[in-house]
Amino acid sequence: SNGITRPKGHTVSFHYNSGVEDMHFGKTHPMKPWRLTLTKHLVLGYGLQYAMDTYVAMPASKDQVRAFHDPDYVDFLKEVSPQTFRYQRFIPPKHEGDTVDLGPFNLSTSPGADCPVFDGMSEYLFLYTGATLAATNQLLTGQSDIAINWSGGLHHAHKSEASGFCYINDIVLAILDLLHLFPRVLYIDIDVHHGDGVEEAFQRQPRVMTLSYHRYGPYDETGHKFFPGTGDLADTGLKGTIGEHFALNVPIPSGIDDRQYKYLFESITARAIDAYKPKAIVLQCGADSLGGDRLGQFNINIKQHGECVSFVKKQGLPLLILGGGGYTARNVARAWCHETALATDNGANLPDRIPLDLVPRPQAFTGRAHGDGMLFPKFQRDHKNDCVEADLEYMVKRLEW
Ligand code: ZLM
Ligand code: CA
Ligand code: ZN
Repeated sequence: SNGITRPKGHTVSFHYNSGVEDMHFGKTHPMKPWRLTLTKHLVLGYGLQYAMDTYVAMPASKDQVRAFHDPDYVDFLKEVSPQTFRYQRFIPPKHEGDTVDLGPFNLSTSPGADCPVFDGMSEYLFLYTGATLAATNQLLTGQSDIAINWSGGLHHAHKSEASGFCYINDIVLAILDLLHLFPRVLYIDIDVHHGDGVEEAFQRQPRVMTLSYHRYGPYDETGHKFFPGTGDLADTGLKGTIGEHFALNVPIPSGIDDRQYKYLFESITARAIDAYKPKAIVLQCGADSLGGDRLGQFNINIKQHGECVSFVKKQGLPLLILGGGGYTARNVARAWCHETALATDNGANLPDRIPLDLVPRPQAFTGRAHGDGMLFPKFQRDHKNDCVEADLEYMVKRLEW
């Protein structure tokens, strides 16, 4: 057949509901749920469904979402539509120069909004959350050792506010569930943005350690910091609470390359695991840390992004793998398909040539600038590498307490 085999010694499950695919945040909005269609077709095109248990996820219930979110916010998300959305009060823009009018809960119907109210939004939100909770349940019941939901990983959402394309924080909900069984949960976030919503939710909590790798730096020419502007090296959890020292942040300048990222990721993650001894791990695999991403500023290739997943998997702990950002759709699909293969020990079984006859819109994977239908394309754009070796070394060394 296609050479795809089930992993020996562990079970992987894949949780998804294709109801998330047809959604549109707005015409030129960077978040494109269609990248999940591409991912699904690439996974199926390579035959990875034979290596894992696949489940169609049910939507989350309002009660499940209320475990973290404010009940009024949950009601609002469940009912709201572009037709019923009204600006209840005028909220002045958070950032100077922003022209969008914000409504309640940081939502908006203005075209430039990060968190627009769009058709089908409620269904979308409760479906991606349902898939994360189903994946979590597989780990809790011991039915899976690794559970995957590429439609989840929305790390910016707050208790009663949407932020940065994220409305329901499925990661926080998953970790709250895991805490019923596992005494310590490690959260690792390789999205190019800081995992602020998850860090904030557990900043007083020693039973969850959060570790985010992200682009961070001073104000740019436009007077903005790279979103969300938090996640300084000195930010290690809420001072004066028992949660202090249980958050770790690795702020990174633009243009970091594979070698530098591998050094940071492997030394710091290993040290965190060694010191914290987690009993389960949640890994947010935002693909906007890849080179050539529409919003990202790193130069990581798919192979190194995947090595982060392999490194975490090697720890042999129950593992929840989630998606997140990723704004150059064809690269998102490539990375997450490759990582599905790594989770199922089929990393070596995927030919570099993409089975174009089995994926829709094959042109999304072809064309010179896009890597000619290869799983591991050469990234065309790359960012100026502003990483100073001594600074990277300092970030690793500071953990030698
Ligand atoms: N303006 N349209 C990452 C979340 C990043 C805040 C500056 C909006 C955009 C972006 C929206 C269609 C994750 C900010 C930006 C312009 C305030 C961000 C709508 C382009 C568009 O073309 C766009 C008109 C839009 C938004 C760019 N927003 C780029 N970067 C960030 C949020 C989420 O990957 O971490 C997890 C899923 N927001 O920088 C502004 C300050 C809104
Ligand atoms: Ca991150
Ligand atoms: Zn991101």
